Amino acid sequence: MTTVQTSVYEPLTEPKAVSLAVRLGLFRDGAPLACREIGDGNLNLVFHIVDQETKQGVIIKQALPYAKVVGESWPLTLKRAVIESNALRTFASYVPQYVPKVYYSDESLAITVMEDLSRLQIARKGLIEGKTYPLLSQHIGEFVAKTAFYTSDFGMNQQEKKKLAQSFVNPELCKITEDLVFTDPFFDHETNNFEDELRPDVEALWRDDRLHLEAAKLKRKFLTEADVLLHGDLHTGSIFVSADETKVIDPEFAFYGPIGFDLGQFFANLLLNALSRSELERQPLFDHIDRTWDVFASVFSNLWRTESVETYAATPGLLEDVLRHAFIDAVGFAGCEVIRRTIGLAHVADLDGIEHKDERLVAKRHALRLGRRLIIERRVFTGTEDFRRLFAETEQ
Ligand code: SR1
Ligand code: MG
Repeated sequence: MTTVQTSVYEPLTEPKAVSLAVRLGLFRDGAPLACREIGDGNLNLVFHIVDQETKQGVIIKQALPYAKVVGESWPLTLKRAVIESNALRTFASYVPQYVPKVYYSDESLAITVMEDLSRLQIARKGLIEGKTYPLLSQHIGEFVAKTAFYTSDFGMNQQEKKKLAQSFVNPELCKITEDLVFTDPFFDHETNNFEDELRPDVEALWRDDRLHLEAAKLKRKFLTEADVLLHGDLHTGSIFVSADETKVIDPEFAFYGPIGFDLGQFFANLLLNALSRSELERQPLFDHIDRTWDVFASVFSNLWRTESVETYAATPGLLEDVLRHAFIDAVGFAGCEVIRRTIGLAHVADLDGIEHKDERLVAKRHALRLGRRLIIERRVFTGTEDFRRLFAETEQ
């Protein structure tokens, strides 16, 4: 994996990003270049540079040495840029159609130069606008199935897998998830952020021993199960999409973890969008959950049966056991994500963007009930239709 080290780190500005693009020979000589910093995530700078004549562009993404969402008081490793570019390259070796092309990366500058995806839209934004994207779930199901299978002990040489896992040890970014997804929202922690009106509902979660036990089991899985290479932050803000194309971006949280985690995050963010919609408009979100799981299970099973490198793969019942646990875990992880996006540090526009406060509070209370029961009742789930059932049961 080619990541070079050149200059000393400094945060880029728009003019400096243009100079860098020219120095790297990314554009023809004398091209009239326009540049805008368009990063709207929690952590990084993102520069979009376009040749004004040919309209061709590139993205230069740069990690900052702190979490942008909080400020310089929260230092954060620049190594995440190397993790991100290596993850994109690894994913591209299995599913090039679902990730942006990486043109160049530089460890010292903490940058990844990649394909301009401005022809597509961030899935969260489009879903909030009411778009449905018919192929989104088919593509994400295939993305997760192939990246999970081929990076697992069943899809690659088991010695090579250990080396790959080593190269994706990502302690600082995993700690963000361990804290913000699995811990802080379940306790009275200073990072939490919610409307005063929700305090009684939130305090009930903080006193809920049953919930604590199940959240602790899920956190333990996240901490200990080095099963497959995960994207690690597969929410709908990490996906560019159109009617016929899907690209997964931002794998700076990539690490070896439990197979159900990426699916759970994706399911949760579809549910968060459903929570912001009227009953009549929710169906496409549940359909996406069904299809993601169906495609995942079918592609993963097919690869398992035809390409597995592990002697035990043909043992009757093993594949079914792997799929069952992936599903149950995904339901539980989805519950943690729904709760943390409602009362934790990093919210989502799907819920926060509900204009009328009363409606917003109704949706958020629903989210808390839904998240809690996803975590506690995950083992009762027999299929994705149970998401619809639980969503309806937690409405009031
Ligand atoms: C401090 S980072 C907050 C969140 O933003 C990222 O996208 C991850 O979801 C993380 O938990
Ligand atoms: Mg991100």
